[in-house]
Amino acid sequence: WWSNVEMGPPDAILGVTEAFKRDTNPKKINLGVGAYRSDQGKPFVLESVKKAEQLIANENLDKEYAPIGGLQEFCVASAKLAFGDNSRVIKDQLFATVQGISGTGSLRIGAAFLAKFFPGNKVVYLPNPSWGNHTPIMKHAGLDVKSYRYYDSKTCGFDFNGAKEDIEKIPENSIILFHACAHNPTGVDPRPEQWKELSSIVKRRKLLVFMDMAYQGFASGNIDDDAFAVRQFIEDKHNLILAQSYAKNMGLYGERVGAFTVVCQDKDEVDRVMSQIKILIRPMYSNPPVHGARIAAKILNQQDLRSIWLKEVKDMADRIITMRQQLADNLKKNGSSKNWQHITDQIGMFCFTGLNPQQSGRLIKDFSVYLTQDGRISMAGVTSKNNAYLANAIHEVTK
Ligand code: PLP
Ligand code: TYF
Repeated sequence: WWSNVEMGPPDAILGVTEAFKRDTNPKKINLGVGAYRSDQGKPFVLESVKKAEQLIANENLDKEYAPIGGLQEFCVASAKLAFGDNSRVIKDQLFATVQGISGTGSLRIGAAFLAKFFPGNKVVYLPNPSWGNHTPIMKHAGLDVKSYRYYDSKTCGFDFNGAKEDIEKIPENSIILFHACAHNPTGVDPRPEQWKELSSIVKRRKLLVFMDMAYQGFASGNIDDDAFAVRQFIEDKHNLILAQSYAKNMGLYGERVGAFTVVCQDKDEVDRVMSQIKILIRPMYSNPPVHGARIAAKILNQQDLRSIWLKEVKDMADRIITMRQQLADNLKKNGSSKNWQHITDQIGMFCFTGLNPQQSGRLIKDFSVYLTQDGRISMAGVTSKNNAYLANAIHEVTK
């Protein structure tokens, strides 16, 4: 049956981990996939998560199916986390929120919803560059994908003018996707005043906004500050759609906890939209897994756990910021005369180093430092111990 099936390429990001595993160099470092590591380089399970799991275990809950839209208490808490307790979206109950299979699954539900119901152009404009999975997710659902300028390789920063020019030209009634914070892969976000301007251009162009929030808390260490863009767009009366992930900010990667929300104009619209999202989910996976969502709901809804969690998010973000500073310092100590300011200017989990594919290839081959071809390194995999080795390797390949 399958003799015609050709070998496919490995995932550009997850494939890096496979290559890393095969490497026998004891000094090897995996900076490919964006997954947080402790300063000892170990996967990190949050204390708030362990405590929540204990509480859940003690409750002796059953393993019945969740509703199609997932756990209600999780969905409400997730919407509140994004929009803020005092948002009109929360007060007037204007959110149609379902639990999704982490960020990816939530984006995929969104894409399916747009493909079936969006009345405008079924084209999603992505920032250039964007997370590698965005294009296949949208195309898989039958949407077209185009892009707008985002990253300026000359400054290793945000190309505000380029973005504005391109967004001005997007045909009315199209879809535009933004990374709500901690842009992947560049680590470059618009500043608050720039978000305000983007919001007003997008409004003028009558675009539907799709916000992808996979790193709430990871950019600044503060979940409210990182929700700035989402809340600004809401204030500017965009009825946006939103995908959330708890992979990074709760370290629940493999539990696959996320949410998809459509902000609606009234309660009747919420009910109609909700009914159709459920119809889309049913043939895809019927209903989502419960364990991860129970953990997230416990943390979000129980004040003592929430406080512990907020501190842990800040600690993770702070450790990454410290690693950025150390890396920039170490490069200087090694005698690099290049400008590395973008290492500390960029935010969130990733640093877009500016290394070209050849230099990235040398990092892997000569130093066993694993990263993606585009020169992105996951700062979350850098530790006090491997920082100097990494700086030396980067210096050697950029001399
Ligand atoms: N969106 C962006 C921008 C991401 O970087 C990621 C990866 O973490 C996701 C969505 C979805 O990840 P997950 O499906 O693991 O929640
Ligand atoms: O960009 C990353 O590293 C994360 C994790 O297919 C990820 O977003 C990478 C690739 C992928 C799924 C998740």
